[in-house]
Amino acid sequence: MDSRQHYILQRIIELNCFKEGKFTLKNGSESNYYINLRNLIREPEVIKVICELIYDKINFLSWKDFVICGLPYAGIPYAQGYSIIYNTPSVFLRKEQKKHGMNNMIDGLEGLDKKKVLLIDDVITSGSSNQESLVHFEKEKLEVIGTIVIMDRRIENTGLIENVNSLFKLEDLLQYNSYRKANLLQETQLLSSKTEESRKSYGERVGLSNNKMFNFLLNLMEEKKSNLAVSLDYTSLKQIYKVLSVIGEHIVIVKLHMDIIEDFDMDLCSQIVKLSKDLKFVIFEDRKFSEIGSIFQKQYQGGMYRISEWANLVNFHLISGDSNIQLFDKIYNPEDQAGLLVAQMSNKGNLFSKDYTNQVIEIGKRYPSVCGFISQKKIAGNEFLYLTPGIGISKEGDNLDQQYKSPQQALIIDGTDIIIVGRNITQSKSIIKSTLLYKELGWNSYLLSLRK
Ligand code: BMP
Repeated sequence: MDSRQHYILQRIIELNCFKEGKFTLKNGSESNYYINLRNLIREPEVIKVICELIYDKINFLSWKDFVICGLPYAGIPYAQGYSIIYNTPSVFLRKEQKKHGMNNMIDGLEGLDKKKVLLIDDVITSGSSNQESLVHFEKEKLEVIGTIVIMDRRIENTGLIENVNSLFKLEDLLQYNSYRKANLLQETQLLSSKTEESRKSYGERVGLSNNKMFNFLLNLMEEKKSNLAVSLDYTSLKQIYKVLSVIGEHIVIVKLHMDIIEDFDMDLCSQIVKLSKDLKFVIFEDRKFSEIGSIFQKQYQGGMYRISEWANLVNFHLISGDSNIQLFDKIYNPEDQAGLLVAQMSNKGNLFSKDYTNQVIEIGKRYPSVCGFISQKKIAGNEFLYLTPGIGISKEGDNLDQQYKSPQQALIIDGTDIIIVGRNITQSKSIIKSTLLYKELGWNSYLLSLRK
């Protein structure tokens, strides 16, 4: 299920279009669920996303050359929305025959050169209204090529109605509903199993360190109500620019791996820097320096990437000791740059030990340029930031070594500050919707973790 589908199911529940209990349906049968999608049409964004899903379905079915018609009344807003967005002619089916003029049942037919019609409805329960409408199209010699419904809640498909395709089945909604309940339950359980004192808010921590980036990020998170860093691991910088122009306002950090870029261009890099200032986010180059000092300096300031000219944050593995961070401390610009130390990793089989992590923390305390750690949880005091990669709603890994944990786990239980989300956003069907989803999950989990 992609983030747009997730969003629609979420709105169906939030707008009270779905209820559990004992209900009698239109056809007289009893049901434990009540579905009435009428409230959805209040929200233009919901209509738009439903139209996008209808568009994908139509493309998948390779249906072409049709006029679109919403079944009265519930299907009409979606058919009209679709007609406008995708420049598709529409006709209008009446519920009752017109009593004057041409006595039409269908409007918009005059001069129409299309012979096929595609029907849109909101919910199909037995299919009777769909069946009843067919006669009107037959009369006008229009071939009904199929129907797309938002929700198919038929108990059984009697086969009476041909070519009905749905965006969702009742099972999808039930499954999503239990997932949502389980999530709420998990949050409550996580909260009750939380033993340490509640965390200090981002705002309350401002000033605990003299590191300017530390303070800047804390203020930025409060201002944007976001603790989301996005890892844009694309191989095209143009693509990165494009995506950042859309999601930049919702995130606090963009994390990059410039050495996987295939179309590197310093000018484009400068444009990304400009965008970061306009939309207020910080650029983090995940280079994980770990060299002898002299090579580190060349990697940071020279080569073709000239990282020091555009990256606000860079990070270090301390396996080679503290020489790199020592040097960084002398050459970084404290106004808008800082370092992060890798203290733990998310992937299976890494060699980080407790002892190593503790040594990283101790080194971090010695260098003013260090504003925080890449770690799987809060590992030291409030004067550092904790950034956690390996975040995903589903705990399934990536078939290689990556391991994911939920935003709730990272923020509520593990006490981290910033979640880093990569492919769960970049490989989703709608990057903006999944960015908003992780932003909301991250921020709500942070707010929950503040509770005493
Ligand atoms: P994804 O969410 O798509 O699995 O991406 C995770 C990103 O975070 C990658 O860019 C990876 O290099 C980085 N990362 C990680 O996954 N685990 C770590 O411990 C440290 C990382 O920098």
